[in-house]
Amino acid sequence: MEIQYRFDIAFLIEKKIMASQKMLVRDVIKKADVLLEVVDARFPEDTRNSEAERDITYAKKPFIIVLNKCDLVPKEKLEKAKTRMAKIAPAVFVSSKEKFGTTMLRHKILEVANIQGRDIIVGCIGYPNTGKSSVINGVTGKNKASTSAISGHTKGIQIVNAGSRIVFLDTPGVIPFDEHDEYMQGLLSIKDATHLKDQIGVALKIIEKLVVESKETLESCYNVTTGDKNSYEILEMIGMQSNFLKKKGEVDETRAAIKIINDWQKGSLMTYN
Ligand SMILES: Nc1nc2c(ncn2[C@@H]2O[C@H](COP(=O)(O)OP(=O)(O)O)[C@@H](O)[C@H]2O)c(=O)[nH]1
Ligand SMILES: [Mg+2]
Repeated sequence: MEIQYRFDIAFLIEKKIMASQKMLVRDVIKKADVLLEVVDARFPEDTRNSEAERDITYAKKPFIIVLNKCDLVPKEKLEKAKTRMAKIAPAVFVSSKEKFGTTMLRHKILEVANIQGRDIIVGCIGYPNTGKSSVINGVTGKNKASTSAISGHTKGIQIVNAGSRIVFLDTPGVIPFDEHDEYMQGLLSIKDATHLKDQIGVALKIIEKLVVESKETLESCYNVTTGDKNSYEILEMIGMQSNFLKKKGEVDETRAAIKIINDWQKGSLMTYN
C-alpha cells in the first residue's frame, strides 16, 4: 500500500497535471482517503461546492467541512452554522490566522479516515481564497503550502507532508459559479475592488446581505441609520457620511462602493446574526 501511494504521488508530479480544475479536483478525490471541504465561515452555504460534494459521495469517500476564518464570525453564528453543516458532514471550525481549531481538525482527520498502518492522504478542496493552503499550514504547523491574498496562487496539486501520518494534497480553488458573477468574486476577495467592473452593483449586494444579517454592523461601522431605506439610499448615505463628494456636491457612489468592498474584504464588516 505504501509503495502504491508513493508511486501515485510520483505519478502526479511527473504528469504535471494540466487537466482542467474540475478534473484536478476529481483526481484529488480519487487519490485521497478523506477530503476537507474548506468553506468561508462568514457564508458557509454560499461557499459550499455541491458538485464536488456529489463527486465525493459518489467516490464513497468521507469528508469534513472546515469552516475557516472563524475569527471573522461571532461564536453564536458559528455554532448555528456548525449545526447546519453537521447534517451534511462532520464540521470543524478553524481560524488558520489565529491558530484555532487546527488540533481538533487533525484529530477529526485521523478519526474519520480510520486508516491504520500507512499515511493518510487528505485532499483539500474549496473555492479560491477560502484558506485551503492556510488550513494545511495550520495543521502542519509550518508554512509548507504557499498562500496568498491573490486568488489562484496555488497552481496544480501541491503535496504537503504534515507529519504524524498526514499527507495533504492542496488544490487551487474551483470556481463553480459563472466567472462573471462579480458579487461572489468580490465577496470571496477573488478580485479586489479596483478589479471589479460593477463596483456599485457588488457594494449594493453586500449592503443587502448586511441589512438582512446584521443591520447593526452596517450602522455602527458607517455611523448611519438605515431605517427602511433601500440599499441604494444606504450607499448614498455612507458616501455622504464619508464625505465622498463630487465637485457639484453630489455623492461619489463609486468611491463609497469601493470603500464598502474594501472593508468587507479586510474583515471590518463582521455579521452578527
Ligand atoms: N481572517 C482570516 N484570514 C484567513 C484565514 N485563513 C486564510 N486567510 C486569508 O485568506 C487569504 C487566502 O488564503 P489561502 O490559504 O491562500 O487560500 P486558498 O486560495 O484557499 O489556498 C489569505 O489572505 C489568508 O491570509 C483565517 O482563518 N482568518
Ligand atoms: Mg491555496
